[in-house]
Amino acid sequence: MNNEYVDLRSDTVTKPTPEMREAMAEAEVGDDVYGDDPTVNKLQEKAADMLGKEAALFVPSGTMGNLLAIMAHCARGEEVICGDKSHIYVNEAGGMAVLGGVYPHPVANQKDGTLRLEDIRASIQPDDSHRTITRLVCIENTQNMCGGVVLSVDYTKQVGQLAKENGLKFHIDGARIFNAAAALDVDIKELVAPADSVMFCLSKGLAAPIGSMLVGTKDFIAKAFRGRKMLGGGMRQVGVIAAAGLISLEKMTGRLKQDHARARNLYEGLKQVSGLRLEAEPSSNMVYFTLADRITLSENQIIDEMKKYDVMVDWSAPRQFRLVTHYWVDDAGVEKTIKAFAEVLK
Ligand code: TLP
Repeated sequence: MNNEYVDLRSDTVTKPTPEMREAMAEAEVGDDVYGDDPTVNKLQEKAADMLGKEAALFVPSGTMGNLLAIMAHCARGEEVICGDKSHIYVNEAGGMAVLGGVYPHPVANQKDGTLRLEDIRASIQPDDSHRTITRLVCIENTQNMCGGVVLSVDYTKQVGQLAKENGLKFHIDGARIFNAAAALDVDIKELVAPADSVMFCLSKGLAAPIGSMLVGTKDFIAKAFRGRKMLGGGMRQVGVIAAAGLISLEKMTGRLKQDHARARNLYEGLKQVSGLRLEAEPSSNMVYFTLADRITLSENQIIDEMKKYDVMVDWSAPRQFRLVTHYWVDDAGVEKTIKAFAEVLK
């Protein structure tokens, strides 16, 4: 691997593979706002087909994909039930409220990443003119801030059933849904079948430089298409980027188990390092841990010290770190990281 650093800050740091760069250089393009870009059209068809939905839309980022989904499902003044540790609630700058006029109704994420069904049920607003109107329930799979945990097919079905019974729409923030499907060893179609819409990212573990996909019914995607224009996300000759996304879907989805195995190796190695308290064994590509009380170095000092060993890490909360494995982290990188932590914290 030709990277100078072992970069574990996120899987968002993945650079395009040489094969992607070649495909990008050769991509056929057209004006995608006219629907004329053949490479984008191919990517959208492939994404819809792989996830078993009617249609798909290529969008610049996961954040925009989630926002478009919320705005397509909900009118202003309506409400979304979502996790209190979900990306859409914590990490999207309040976009649903600021830009969509949509009200988030947070429900506690359990340690296993789920929202308890009884909590979702209890959060649905009664038909009362004092209240907002509950329109959408959203889950995240894998659930980033709960350790990258994977939510099961069965749980997803139960949320889908609950949503249906109560006339709600159901969206999955599946930024890393291919990681979830790989960890569960299931066809992704089965995992997302209960959802009305899914957003997933090409730019994380799937290593494309830019881009996410939104999938759902034709009508839903037509609304999202209009919303994307409104938000300034119409991207013209964007086949040059979609070409990388096609390789993500064709080649990168099949290798994610390697990243999960490396995350487990990293976890096992770091467990032996004095000064670190490891959290639950990783079920996908994220390793979370906290610093033991005896460690007096600050988070930023640790980051700087690790850089001296050519390892880049980031903290996720006070005294907590998150390391993410991906295509550009190999076995040697895992070993190097474990050794560097042992040196820095000794
Ligand atoms: N997550 C990033 C940071 O924003 C925290 C990361 O490093 O993990 N949904 C989920 C579950 C995400 O983790 C992210 C990005 C997004 C949506 C947003 O995707 P982008 O960055 O493409 O807008």
